[in-house]
Amino acid sequence: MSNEDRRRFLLRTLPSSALAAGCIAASPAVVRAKVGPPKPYGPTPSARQLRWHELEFYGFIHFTINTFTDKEWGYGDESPSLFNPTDFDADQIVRTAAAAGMKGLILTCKHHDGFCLWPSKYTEHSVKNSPWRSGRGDVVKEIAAACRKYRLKFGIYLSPWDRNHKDYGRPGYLTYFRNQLRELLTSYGPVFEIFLDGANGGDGYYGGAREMRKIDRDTYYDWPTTWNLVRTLQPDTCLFSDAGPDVRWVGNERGIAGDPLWSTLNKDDFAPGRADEKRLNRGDRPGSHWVPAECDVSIRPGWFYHSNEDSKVKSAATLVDLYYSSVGRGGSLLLNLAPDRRGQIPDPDVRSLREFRRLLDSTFGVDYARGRRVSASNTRGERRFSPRNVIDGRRDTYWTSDDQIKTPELVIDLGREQTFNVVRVREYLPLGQRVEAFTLDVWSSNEWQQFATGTSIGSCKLVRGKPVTTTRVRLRITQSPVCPAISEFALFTEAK
Ligand code: FUL
Ligand code: CA
Repeated sequence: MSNEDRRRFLLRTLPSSALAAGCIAASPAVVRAKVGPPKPYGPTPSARQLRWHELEFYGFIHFTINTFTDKEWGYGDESPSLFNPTDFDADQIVRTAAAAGMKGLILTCKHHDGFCLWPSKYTEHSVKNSPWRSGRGDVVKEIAAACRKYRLKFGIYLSPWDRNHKDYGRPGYLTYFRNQLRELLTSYGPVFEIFLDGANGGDGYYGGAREMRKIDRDTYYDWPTTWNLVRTLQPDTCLFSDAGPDVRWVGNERGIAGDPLWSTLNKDDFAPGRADEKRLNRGDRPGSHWVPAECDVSIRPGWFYHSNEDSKVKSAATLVDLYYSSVGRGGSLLLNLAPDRRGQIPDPDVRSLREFRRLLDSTFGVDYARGRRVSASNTRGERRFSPRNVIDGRRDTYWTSDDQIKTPELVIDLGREQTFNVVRVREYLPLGQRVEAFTLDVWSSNEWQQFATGTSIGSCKLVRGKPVTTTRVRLRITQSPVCPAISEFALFTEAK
């Protein structure tokens, strides 16, 4: 709509009080000041989900009795005396995570075998009966404290499946599980995420019964009651499971999100432990709720430490690829670290993480679009929706167009020749996930040439192509059900 059209439109629709107040004395500028933000499209993130989106990259710590029995899943009959790290060092673990750029750490406070890394008052199957620190140790407390020191958020993994507990599979176990959650949520400070694993029910020790216990994944846990408990104790905690409600599993343990990736999901089709992996991998569009994807993957083949995997630690280049296939598609990267029998992150893993961080920092350290000239084929009335908002380094400002303009374009004039091969685009999430397809072009030999095309954008889209040298870059939104709202556009050169 032209300014003149808009002015006529407003003249027709404004209440007469506005006329009386002189609002329509109407230079176009005055009329334009009346245009508010676009309406949100579809489900939008909650405040706690928006905070979670900012983290993007955080870690997992798998550490328990399995570390000492060389297993991935304990049966539940292991003696607590097996847990005996020779030189547990929470500072080394968290320092390593912080140096890798992780913004948080989720600790396996209790894995499927039921052994508790904190001295829970509801069971004897914990660190309090281990020789480590003469039974006075508390791994949860030390990791949480180190997270505070290094300014990482702290999260908990509490396995719903408990192969040690005698009541597992019966109603009594739910009381136990909730008591443990209450302990963890009231004694260790703020918890940014609770990871509720879908691996559920099967054979186990179960207090000596040594039998098979199957549960109904839809009904046994009565999740709404547990989720309400978490909301009451810590309203800012994000709940992760196959079904959300705040964050969903991405459908594989390889750290690879689908493309396109939608942060929306018909979450009521799923339950923790009952997942359609293909659908979780991409999300649903349209989808009933905002439930973004978390991509979990281990830096080693297993989740727990095994000395025979010391030579199989993922390389820095592989970790960078995983960053692009998770964070770069709008999900988060939850990278697992496995402390060894000392209780520290082993050297090969530390080396890989350090190099991974160096690569990311040198890639994303300089944004060639920052502060350059930007123009748009259409801009929604007010200055606050200016295309300059995409190069201001802020996620809370955005460029958007008039409602009826669904496929606008944006041109960044770099002012001189610049080589780049990575583009980062972000949508303004409070207005929902809007864009369905886009194209990037570069100015070359006096014409626009296509650099890449893509589908979803969401929280963060990283496009990685061959290096190109150009003076101008164009973003074309080619498919969107509503006008787009873009909060960032940035250009980088990938470090080697
Ligand atoms: C799975 C578990 O069975 C693995 O042991 C690990 O904890 C992984 C993160 O989730 O479902
Ligand atoms: Ca911005």
